[in-house]
Amino acid sequence: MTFASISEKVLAGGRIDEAEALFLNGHEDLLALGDLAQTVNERRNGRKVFFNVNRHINHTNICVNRCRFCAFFRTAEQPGAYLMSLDEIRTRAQEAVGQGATEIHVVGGLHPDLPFEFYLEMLSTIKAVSPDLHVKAFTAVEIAYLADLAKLSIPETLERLKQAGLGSLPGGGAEIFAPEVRDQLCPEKISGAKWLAIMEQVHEAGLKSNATMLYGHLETVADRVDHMRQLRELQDRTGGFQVFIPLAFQPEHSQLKLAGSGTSGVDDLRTLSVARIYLDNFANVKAYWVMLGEKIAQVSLAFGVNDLDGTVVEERIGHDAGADTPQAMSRDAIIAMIRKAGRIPVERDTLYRELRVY
Ligand code: V47
Repeated sequence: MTFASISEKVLAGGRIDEAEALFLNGHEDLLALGDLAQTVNERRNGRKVFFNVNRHINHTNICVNRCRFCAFFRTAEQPGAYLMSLDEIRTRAQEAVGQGATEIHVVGGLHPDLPFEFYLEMLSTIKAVSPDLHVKAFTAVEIAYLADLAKLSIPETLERLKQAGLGSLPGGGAEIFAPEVRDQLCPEKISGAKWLAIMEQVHEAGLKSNATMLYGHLETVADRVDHMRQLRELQDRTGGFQVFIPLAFQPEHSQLKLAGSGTSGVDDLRTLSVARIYLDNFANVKAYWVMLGEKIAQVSLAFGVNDLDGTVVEERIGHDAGADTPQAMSRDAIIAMIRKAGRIPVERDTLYRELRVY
């Protein structure tokens, strides 16, 4: 196996296998790898780069899970624990509409005491602000928790949430599927197999979702490839994933702050490039600037990435773990960032429909 043989296969439209993805991960010539990823991307997406105008709402940080990578969660008694009221959530949604947002991204802790109705009301409260707002809410982990809470099946739970205004699902909670690593990272969280099974039901219910991978902690490169393999297989069956988002681990203030943990810029670019080449059935690869930093996110636009999340406005999960990026980016700043990378900025909605080419 050589880089040239893999490159030839990819350029002929072939699908690489896990051994080839591992080889690419170890390939020293980062620029050649990035060039291949960019060619694959440009064949699919041209020189357009998507972004969206959105606002994150993390309604609570109180969580019954104790994930070791997470610096966001609190127990109800701990200082800094919070739960937003529906009024606070409404105000944030109103501000977002005032700033031209098309999407509200809602994720939070697994709160021990809230009734299922709270989640339904949260969705309907946001939709009441503007019926055009797309509510992308609840990871597969939260869906499993809500189904238990409501004593409903997953499809019934999704149906109730859809009726209340759920538009699609974000990709969080995937972490790393490999059980030996997942058991160390987040022993209380649903398994990788369950995450995938819920996403399959999400797609069967006619909802789109995103997919993430948390990297730069205890996992090996083989674990990353194995994670992407399982996503690619599910995507072959359902086609329901819109985008793949690798999440660079932020080590500060988490129990997992190990010597040498966290990612390097080269690792970030390599991970995004390999994802673009291996995940041939994903239309979009997103750079999440909150975790990557704005400069690596911008450079990644030459390494196969075609999507940037978003204006964000108020992010807690990465920033509690030491991310030193700003809380928000303006629409103009994102447009400038894409233009200065020599690409064409395209504002999209949550379902990847083009709203405006800049
Ligand atoms: O599931 C938690 C991750 C995720 C840390 O779907 C951490 O469009 C890095 O999934 N360092 C939530 N990551 C965020 C998320 C997301 C973000 C942006 C867009 C979308 C989308 C999804 O954040 C969690 C977990 O994997 N996370 N702690 C940390 N210390």
